[in-house]
Amino acid sequence: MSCSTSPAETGLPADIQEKIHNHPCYSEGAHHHYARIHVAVAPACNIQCNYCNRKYDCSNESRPGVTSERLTPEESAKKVMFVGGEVQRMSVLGIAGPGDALANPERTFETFRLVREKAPDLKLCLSTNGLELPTFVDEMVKYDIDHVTVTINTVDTTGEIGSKIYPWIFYENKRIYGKKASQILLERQLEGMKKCVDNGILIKANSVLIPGINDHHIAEVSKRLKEIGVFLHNIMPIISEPEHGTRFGLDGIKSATDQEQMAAQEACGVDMKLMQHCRQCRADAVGLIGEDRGAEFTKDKFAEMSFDSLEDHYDLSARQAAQSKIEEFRSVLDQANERVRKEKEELSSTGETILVAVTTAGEGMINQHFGSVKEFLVYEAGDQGIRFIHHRKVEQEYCAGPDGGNPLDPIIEKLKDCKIVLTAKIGGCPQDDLSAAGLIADMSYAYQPIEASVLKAARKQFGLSEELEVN
Ligand code: CLF
Ligand code: SF4
Repeated sequence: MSCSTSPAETGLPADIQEKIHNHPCYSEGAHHHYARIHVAVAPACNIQCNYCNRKYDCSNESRPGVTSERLTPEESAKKVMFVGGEVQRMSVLGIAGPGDALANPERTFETFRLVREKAPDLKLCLSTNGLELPTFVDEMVKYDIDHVTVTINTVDTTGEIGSKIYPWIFYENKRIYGKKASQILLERQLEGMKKCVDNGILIKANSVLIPGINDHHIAEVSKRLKEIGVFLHNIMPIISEPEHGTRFGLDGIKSATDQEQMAAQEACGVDMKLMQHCRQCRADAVGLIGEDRGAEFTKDKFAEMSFDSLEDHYDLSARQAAQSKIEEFRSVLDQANERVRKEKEELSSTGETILVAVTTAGEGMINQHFGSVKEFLVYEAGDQGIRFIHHRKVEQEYCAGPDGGNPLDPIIEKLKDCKIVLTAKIGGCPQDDLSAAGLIADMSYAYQPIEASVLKAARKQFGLSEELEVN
């Protein structure tokens, strides 16, 4: 299969590769090429997390402080069909809030039912805190929902850690507080995940990394998830500001830094497969992961259209043809990047590695100008291979910087531990300023495949020939 997959993905059984190959969250290779749509159909929630302000979207999958346009199940299905016709690379429908998908079972499953019937090529995906997961696994099987995300922040059975994260849960018509609440939540999460695994549903677990609360405990969470058979673990740095109005924000708990996230990934990644390309999407996100085209697809565009005309607009066979082309392109890209991706211990023959930042607008290519970048992909590279680490967002792109102050300073601060920035184009002034800060901006790989270029640039930096010798 041509999947631009990581080494860990290529060794998977064929049925699992089939499930993940065009899912942008479950396959790192797929996220350069395939898009997802979220519909904000599930407003209620059945627990309280201290990093969440319920005026906004569920922080278990979203950046805090964003609010989505809520839809009915029928409007949601119409939106999916409309967007599916416009964005043929859209391969997944996810329900991720704005509350909890399974605290709103009628709305969630009615949406899935309609979409399964009218857009049969889409993968169906949902995200939940897990409290009601055991109740609905059979329903998920019925609608062929085979990707489920469960947010699990602790596996501490005493409830001690959990009670600092969850003040209460609402379960069996009662509000339950304190350690008991966390213990019930954990039991339900573990039971639900096991049931999913037994039914062939691929589980991704999200853990919100909260320094001072569960950072020392994340490796234990990862270990337990692996024992249960969870497919992928996503460690999401908490984003916490007083203005978000969350308990943690008001209590002065700070956002986790890129370096804290990297340290947690290092501690967990020994055995467990980690997701490192998550962008903490909105509950109504549309497009490639990292881009958000939600604002283009407002209700007025599709709500009055009939399902018949939407079926024509969706055009299943045109979508299939477009996705075949994507697979052809991925196959060419795979050949270019062949032998480049490695596990951490195989990156370098000397032990020396560097971090390389990349600007991309998608397609797995270095195809974005430095001035318009709002996030950088960061790779670790040695002389033998490369691996993806994570993305880093900047508040403002260089070209939209404020008059007066230097908009480059926050970007330099973000990239301070990187050595090279690979970009499609950069002006002389920012290039000089980056250089003064010890960062080499290199345009020589513009419009080339990212991964092969990262290795070439790193080898050049190590004073070696760009091409890796074939053994
Ligand atoms: Fe959406 Fe989540 Fe499904 Fe993906 S998002 S419900 S698994 S289709 Fe993906 Fe977005 Fe990260 Fe979620 S990048 S927040 S992991
Ligand atoms: Fe907020 Fe999501 Fe937690 Fe519910 S599960 S309180 S919506 S973060």
